[in-house]
Amino acid sequence: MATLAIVGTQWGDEGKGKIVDILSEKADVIVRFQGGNNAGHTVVINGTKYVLHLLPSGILHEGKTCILGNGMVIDLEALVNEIEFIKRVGKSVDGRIKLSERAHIILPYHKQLDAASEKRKGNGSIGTTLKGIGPAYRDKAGRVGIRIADLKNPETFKRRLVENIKEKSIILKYVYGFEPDLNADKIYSATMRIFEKLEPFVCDTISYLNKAIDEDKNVLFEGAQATLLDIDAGTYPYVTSSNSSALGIASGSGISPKKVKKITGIAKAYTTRVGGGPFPTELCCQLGELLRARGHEYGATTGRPRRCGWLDLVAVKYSAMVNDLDTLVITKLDVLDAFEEIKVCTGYKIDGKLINTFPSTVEELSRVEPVYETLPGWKAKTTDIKEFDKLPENAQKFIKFIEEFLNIPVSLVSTGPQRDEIICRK
Ligand code: 2SA
Ligand code: MG
Repeated sequence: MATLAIVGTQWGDEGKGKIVDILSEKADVIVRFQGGNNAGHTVVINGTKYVLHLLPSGILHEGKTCILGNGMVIDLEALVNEIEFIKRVGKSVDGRIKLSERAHIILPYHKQLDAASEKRKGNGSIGTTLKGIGPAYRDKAGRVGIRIADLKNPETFKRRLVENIKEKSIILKYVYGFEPDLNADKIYSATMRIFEKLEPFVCDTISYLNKAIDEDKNVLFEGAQATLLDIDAGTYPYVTSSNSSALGIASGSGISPKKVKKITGIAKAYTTRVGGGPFPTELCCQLGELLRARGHEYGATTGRPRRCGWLDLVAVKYSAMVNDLDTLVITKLDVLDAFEEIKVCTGYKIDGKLINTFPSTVEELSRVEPVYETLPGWKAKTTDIKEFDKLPENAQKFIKFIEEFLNIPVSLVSTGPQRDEIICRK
């Protein structure tokens, strides 16, 4: 394996958690490099469902080291709760979790600002998870963020916290018309109390990871959200506030881009999106509802119903280019088992003319008219099938169609939520 990255190619929820869990078996170290507890990575083991938000999905494998990289934004309380949850399900965490001292922390004012900003946007809201992600990254870029390492120096932390609270209170009150609920003393002591529980995990993850790679350890990078939600490459401004494609691996984990040897993209057999923003292949009819019901398409963090639509290969092709994918994994094939016919978007038209690039503005993306190829469905259960050749012929054709369109081999096909519901292709 050496170094392998897993990234989403759509708008998230492609099933990265399950694939990372499977691939973690061969990994020594699993790394989250961006985002925070906006992520919801679902893993099902022996019928039990685990939803992870901050810890890499590799945490469910005993003996593996899990890094929360410098590019993440950490809600300390959420992390403590997740660690407690992992202990409760009988897994040990000692020495296995490495929390970057350079990661930024999410504070109460970030969540209040997230809510205030979304409320003010009204119908044009981003549809964030309200976890304070955007405001925390805004502070990081604005050089007023507070990092894990700052908590080791209580006086510095207190001073910066007080300064920030002063500024944020003014913004909340006078820009957004929100009554701020921010008491510096209370926030300070609550944060320090929680930090005490996390201190044993704090580490210089940049040095740790570079050393692990130099020693030829197998390292798996786990992307959260996805390429179309990437702050640079995605459908801005309807994106998250980090580089959630492979673009973020180097900066978010503190390694050179030369060190990532293989990148695998995950694509669902159809498309979903949670939150606002254009979605060319969205199905607002019964077919969309059928996809949602069969795919259990509800936010793993917020419980929001996800918008559903046909597979958009124009979008996935763009993601394949951005990430320079080596292989692709197709997930949730079984969700399509019930469909008479399946549409796949292979082109975008604007004003009746085919365009050959993925639009860089949402104004343009919301105007595109998808061009579809209609493929016959297979109307048969695929869940227990373990070999590609045993799949119904039309299901094989569907996968081959994707491979040919993208010119990327499909290495795994997932046919259900369980670990063993997977077809491995050589
Ligand atoms: P944020 O909270 O600032 O990152 O929101 C900005 C946009 O990014 C989207 N986003 C996501 N999209 C899909 N899945 C995500 N994780 C959860 C899940 C989401 C949930 O696994 O289901 O439970 O609702 C995720 N996190 C962020 C978000 O919808 C905004 O469009
Ligand atoms: Mg998810």
